[in-house]
Amino acid sequence: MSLSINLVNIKLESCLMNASGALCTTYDELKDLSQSQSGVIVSKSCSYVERKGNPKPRYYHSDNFSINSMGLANLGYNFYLSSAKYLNSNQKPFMMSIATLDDEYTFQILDSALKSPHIAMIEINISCPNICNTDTILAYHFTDLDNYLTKMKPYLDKNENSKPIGVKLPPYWEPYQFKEMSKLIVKYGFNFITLVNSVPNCLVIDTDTDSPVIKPKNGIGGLGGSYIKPVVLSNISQFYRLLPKEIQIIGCGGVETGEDVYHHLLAGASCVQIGTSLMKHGTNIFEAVGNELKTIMKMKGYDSIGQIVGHLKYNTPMQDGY
Ligand code: RRO
Repeated sequence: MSLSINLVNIKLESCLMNASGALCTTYDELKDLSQSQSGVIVSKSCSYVERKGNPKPRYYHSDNFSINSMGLANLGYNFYLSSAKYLNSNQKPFMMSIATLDDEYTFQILDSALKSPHIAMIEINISCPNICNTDTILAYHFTDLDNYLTKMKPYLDKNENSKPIGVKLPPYWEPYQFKEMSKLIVKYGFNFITLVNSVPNCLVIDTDTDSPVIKPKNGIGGLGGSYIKPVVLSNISQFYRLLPKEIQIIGCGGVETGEDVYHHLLAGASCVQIGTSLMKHGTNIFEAVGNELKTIMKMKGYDSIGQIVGHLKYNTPMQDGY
């Protein structure tokens, strides 16, 4: 029995990986991931130059959730290109997550990532919720996003080595959002989508101090952890039914156990990212969750991850496509 899966044209030893942002900013963190039982090393979303991010405290977790407003704190894209080079010797694919801040700079990062032999795949983050001087999230504004992707298209077309390129999406809520976004994913030829980024603009209050648990933006930040799992499963299921099957889904949100992964796979994810639980338990989480998943697979009679993907038994037959 195996946890391996192909993500587009790349074979992963495990369908589990870290979520961008969770323990993947510094070289030591990335090295730790490279030595763990995860199938991919995913970098922190990177900007052209290093960013210090928002004031601390900017991350908090408790039993069932995390909230963050890191503000895209990262070491700049060149750092992640070099890290990929140094970590490549152990052969684990490196996924560069690219932030979408300033058009021209973003396109230059994309260009470099496509040219680097050490970057196996690219996740374009169009859903960062915590940038202080903006009050929109690109992925919620379909006309703006369409215009943005039109400008990005010439760079996407330069993908000579056919590296898998995907977009990381925020949670959607209304049926028209799933339909409009699906059309854009097909139009621009993305190979995978990551569902979902943290649920934006949440507030958590500490009773002892009568204050928000994080400092930036009056305590407003992105929510992760098991509280958001039903939202994530719904997003996976809806996109899975709307998109052509060759566009793969990476689930992200609320994964603490092998059973959580199993639910993501049933809903239609081919791979699953772990964020909050990785922050809580460190990189041993991949082995623990992987073993739990294998136990469920054995019980249910599955040999491979691919046999589970999208096999949720709906109560009423539903039509695929938008
Ligand atoms: O750095 C962040 O504040 C951050 C980012 Br870029 C993101 O995509 N998602 C998130 O929850 N935090």
